[in-house]
Amino acid sequence: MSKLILNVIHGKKTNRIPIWIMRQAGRYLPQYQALRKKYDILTLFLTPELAAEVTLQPVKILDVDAAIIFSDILIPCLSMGCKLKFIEGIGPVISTPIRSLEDIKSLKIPYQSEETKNVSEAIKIVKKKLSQDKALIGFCAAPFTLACYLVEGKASKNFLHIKTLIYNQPKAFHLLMEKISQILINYLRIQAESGAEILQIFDTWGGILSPADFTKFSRPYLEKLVSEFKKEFKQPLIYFMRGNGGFLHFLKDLPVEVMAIDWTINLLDASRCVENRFILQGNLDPAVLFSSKKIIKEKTEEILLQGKKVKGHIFNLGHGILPSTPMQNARYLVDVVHNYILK
Ligand code: 1CP
Repeated sequence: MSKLILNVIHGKKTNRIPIWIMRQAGRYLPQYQALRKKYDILTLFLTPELAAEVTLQPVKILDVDAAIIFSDILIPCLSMGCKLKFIEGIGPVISTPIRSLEDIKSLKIPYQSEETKNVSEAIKIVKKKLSQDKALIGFCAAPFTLACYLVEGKASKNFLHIKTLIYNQPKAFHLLMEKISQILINYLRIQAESGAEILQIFDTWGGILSPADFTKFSRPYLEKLVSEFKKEFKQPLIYFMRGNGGFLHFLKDLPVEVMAIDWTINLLDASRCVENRFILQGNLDPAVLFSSKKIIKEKTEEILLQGKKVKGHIFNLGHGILPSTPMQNARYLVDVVHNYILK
């Protein structure tokens, strides 16, 4: 049986548009909350059977067209030897942030670690259980986004530590990016080898740099990650940068198949900016899922209509689904997309 998402990516004609939802496995699902009462988050990420179960929850509950492996972009930090905790109400925290040349030199880059091995085991379990028409998505952070967490230690407002590292110790910063790129290449490799059929690169913090700094300090490593992956694997890549509207024309040469966009630019303008080179993924504002069915339908169909005029379209939100989203609204969104007939 063929997979709708892969058909769209490969330019085949389909009778409807596929949908999956960024951060679909997680906090807004009661079934997930029930598991979280029993296990802490790292146990869920790192126990293959549990991670597989959480991965499959939104596929069963929402009937989305793809599963995304339940893990976190920060798992490779554990392979590098960092102390990572997930703290309720704060998010991921690295208790000893990486800020000096010595810290950077001490980072390990194993091909595989106990932690990433668990992710690959979870992928293998999901692959056995996932229905034939749904695709399995693996993922990693973009090198710069991972660098932000390693250097800042947690989510940041002004990103002063990483920016001062760039400006004051550029050699140390480049060494850090080299090492991160290598660990991420290894991480994508093991996911692809274990059965992930599409890989998404999350560049949540890619847009905090000026375009000139992005070009100099971030894009070379992103390109390296993509091109190294492409040398070995045929699986398509999706690139997501939060707030990428103003960056799209700098991204149009990136050799990925799918460009994810957020809601700050519409699909038609995005397509023009990238000269229609990519399948587009996106871009409903996650906040719309807190409105009425009428508004959800209207806003979703506006996007679907634009999607008909671009090279290809995978429906998604413009960023992750918010934790307090009513589940029935997420389910309704999937129904609206599934019922929209392409002519
Ligand atoms: O309390 C809980 O249950 C933990 C919440 C949680 C979850 C469900 C975290 C902590 N991570 C995850 C899973 C996760 N993270 C997935 C699972 C698969 C899916 O999409 O369903 C994915 C893809 C991620 C990716 C991720 N983690 C990103 C990139 C996507 C994005 O939203 O921009 C980022 C930035 C993270 C870091 C992270 N992990 C967790 C939190 C709360 C955060 C954000 C912290 C911050 O604000 O910087």
